[in-house]
This record gives sequence, structure tokens and C-alpha cells, in this order.
Amino acid sequence: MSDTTSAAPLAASVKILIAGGFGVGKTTMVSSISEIAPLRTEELITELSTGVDDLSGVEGKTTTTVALDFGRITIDENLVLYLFGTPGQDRFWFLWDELARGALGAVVIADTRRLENSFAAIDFFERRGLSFAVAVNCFENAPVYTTEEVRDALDLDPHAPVVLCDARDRSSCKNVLMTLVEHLIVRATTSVA
Ligand SMILES: Nc1nc2c(ncn2[C@@H]2O[C@H](COP(=O)(O)OP(=O)(O)O)[C@@H](O)[C@H]2O)c(=O)[nH]1
Ligand SMILES: [Mg+2]
Repeated sequence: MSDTTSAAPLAASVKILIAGGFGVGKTTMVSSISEIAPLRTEELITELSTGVDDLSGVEGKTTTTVALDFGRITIDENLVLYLFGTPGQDRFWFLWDELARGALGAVVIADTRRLENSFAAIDFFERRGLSFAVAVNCFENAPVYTTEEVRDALDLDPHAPVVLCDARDRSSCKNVLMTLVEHLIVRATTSVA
């Protein structure tokens, strides 16, 4: 079983953040894609936090991520992605600087019923110069927009990738991450400062 003869290079480990507003599907995405049991810190939304968190549109949601979701996906023998879901609530913003340290890129998940919930994450990454892709999580009862309409509504840079996805579907999430990785490679090879 153990292979000590081959000198395969170690895969690059890349840290990716999974961000977006409250209830957009961050925990769902990390869970559906991770090949290790996702480490998750969810707590029941208490009576107390229902007054604090904006639950309109996500009334069915009974747990909330208080720290982070963590998962891993092996893309191929050269590349392993470590996924860090960010907490969606404003009161956990102090964690974002720590979480962003060492990250190569981010996925910002957006819900077309509440696009404005993802503005803060986009703003944070734009200000930090961290490359990101926007993944529109297509909930069944959400208005359907084209990726161009979403790009306009979010006032994104013309080459920031926007993809439609289903956060519950592994191959759909993998497609999002591949799009981000390709974008990171293009950025790294064209913006030699
Ligand atoms: N119908 C549908 N429900 C989803 C989808 N993604 C997430 N959900 C549900 O939406 C709720 C919020 O998702 P969650 O991943 O906890 O959001 P988070 O706050 O961003 O981590 C959960 O009840 C999920 O099961 C989706 O693509 N379609
Ligand atoms: Mg969550």
C-alpha cells in the first residue's frame, strides 16, 4: 500500500474562501463538495438571535454557522483545495481578516432573491484585491437571471466569472471551483506586476 519509490511532487494546497450572505448556501456547498466530513460549527438559531439575524426569506433555516465550515477537495494529483466557509452574519466580520489570510481566491455565493446580502463579501474581496468568482445558487422559487444580469446588478468587473450553480450538487459546485481556479491561473499569468 505504501509507495515509497515514486517521487510524485506534493500537490499544491490552496486555500479558498466560500463567502456570501446569510442563508445563500455556503454550508451546503462545503458539505456537498468536501471529500472529508466537513467540520462545521452550527448552532440552533435561538430566540435571541432571531431578533438579530435577518431571517426574511430563510424562515425554514434553523441552524446558523457561528464560526466556519471547512472542507477539502482534490482536483487532481497537483492540486488540493481547502475550503473555508465564512460566517454570514455581520457580527462575525472580525473573523474575516483572519480567514482571508493566505487565501488565493474566493467564491461569493449569491441568492437572486436577496442579492444585496452578498454585496458586503464582494466589497471586502474587491478592496483586498482577492480574486473571486460569483456563484448564483439557483433556488427553485428564486427569480431567474442571466449571468450578465447578475454581473450588472452586482456591478462586477467585466472579467470576474459568474456561474449558475446548485449548492446541493457536487458536480455543480466542482464546476464553480474549476471556474475560479481557471480565473486565478489567468490572473496569475497575466498580471505580472
Ligand atoms: N432549494 C434549495 N435549498 C438550498 C440550496 N442551497 C441551500 N439550500 C437550503 O437553504 C438553507 C440555507 O443554506 P446554508 O447552506 O445553511 O446557508 P449558509 O448560511 O450560507 O451557510 C438550508 O436550509 C439549505 O438546505 C439550493 O440550492 N436549493
Ligand atoms: Mg452556514
